[in-house]
Amino acid sequence: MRIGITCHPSAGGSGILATELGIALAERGHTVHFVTYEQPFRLQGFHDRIVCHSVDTVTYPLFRNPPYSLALATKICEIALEHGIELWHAHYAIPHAVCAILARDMLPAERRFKLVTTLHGTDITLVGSDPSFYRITRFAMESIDAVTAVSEWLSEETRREFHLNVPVRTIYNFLNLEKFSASRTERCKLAEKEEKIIMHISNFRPVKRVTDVIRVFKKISDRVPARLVMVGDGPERMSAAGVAKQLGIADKVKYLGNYENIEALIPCADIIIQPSEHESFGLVPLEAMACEVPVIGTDSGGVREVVENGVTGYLCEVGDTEAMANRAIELLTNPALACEMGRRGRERAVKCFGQGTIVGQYESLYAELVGAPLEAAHT
Ligand code: GMT
Repeated sequence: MRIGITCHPSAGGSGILATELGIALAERGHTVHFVTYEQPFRLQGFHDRIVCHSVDTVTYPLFRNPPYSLALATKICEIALEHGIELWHAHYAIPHAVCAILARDMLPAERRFKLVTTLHGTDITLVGSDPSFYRITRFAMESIDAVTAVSEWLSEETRREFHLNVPVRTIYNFLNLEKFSASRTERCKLAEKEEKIIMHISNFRPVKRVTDVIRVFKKISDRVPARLVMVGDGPERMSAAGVAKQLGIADKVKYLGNYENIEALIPCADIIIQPSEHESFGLVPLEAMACEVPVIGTDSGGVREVVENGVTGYLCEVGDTEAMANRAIELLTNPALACEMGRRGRERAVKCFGQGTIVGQYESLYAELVGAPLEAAHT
C-alpha cells in the first residue's frame, strides 16, 4: 500500500511512534512517504521504501508567523497526487489531521486517500480541549475515516470531552523489542560502581513534573548511594536544576539533554521515575519495561494500562514524592524483587506491546478502509 504519514518530527512520543510505525510498515513491504518540516528525529540512516518530503514555508512581512499549516496541506496534496497515496495517517490532531483533511478535499474525487488520525494525548487533553482549538479538533475527528487513540483511557477521555458521533478505536503504542532489551554496557560512564542509577526521560514540560523527580531523588539519596540521570530537555529544566541546588544535591544530578540512542541508556538504570500529572500512554515506561528496568510512575491516565502496579513497577498518587521514594528504596535495597519486576516488565511488553501485533492492527485498519484484502495491502 502507498501510505503518507505526517507527525511532529522533533523528540517526543507521538513523533517517535509515527516514525517507528513508518519504518515497520516499510519493512513489511509498504511504501511510506513522510511529510514534515524536518527529518523525523528517529529516522536515521537509509530505509528502502521510505521517502521524506520537507515542507517549506515562506516568510513575508504581512505574516506574523509563516502559515505552516497551509504549506503542509499543499504539500500533502502534491505528494498524494504524485505518488498515488491510498492512505494518509496523521499523528496528532492539531494541525496534522486538519491539514490532511484540507489536502484530501483539494484532490480530485477519484484520487482522494483514506484518512486515519491517531490521537496521542496532549492533542486532546491540553491542545484540543482548549477553547481556541475545541471546535476544529472535533470537526477534524468527525471528518476523517478513522480515529485511533493510544490507550483506552485516551479513547474514553476523547469521547467524553468531544461528544463524538464517530467511534474512537484503541490501538496501543508498540516497541521494537529487539532494539530495547536488557544490557548494561554504558553504566560505568554514568555513575560510580557503588551508586545506583535513577533515570528520568522526558521533554521537561510542566505535565512531566520534573521537580518531583528531584524531590524523590533527594529522599532516595539520603538512604542509598545514587546518581540521577536526567535525559531530554524542555522548559522545566532550569526549575529542576534550581530545586536540586536548593536541596544540596546538584552534584549528584547529570543532565544528558536530548539523546538519540536511549535504548543504550535505559538498560543502565536501576529504576526509571516518571511522575507525570497524566500520560495518555507513557512510551518511556514501556521502553523501561522492555529493558527489564522497574518503573515508578503515577496512578493516572493511560500509564495504568502499561505498568502493572506491584508487578512491573509501582504507581503512586500524583505528587506523592514520599511514596515514590519509599517504593524506589524498597526496590533498590531488594535486588531480587527489582530483578523479578524487570523480568515481568519484559514479559508484559512482549505480550501486549510487540511491534508485530500492533503494526498488524494498523495494517488491518488500513486494509479495511482502503477496501483491499490484507495480502493485497503489501504492495
Ligand atoms: O509527552 C509529551 O508531552 C509528548 C507527547 C507527544 O505527542 O509527543 O506524548 C504523548 O504521546 C506519546 C506517544 O503516544 C505518549 O506515550 C505520551 O504519554 C503522550 N504524552 C502525554 O499524554 C502527556
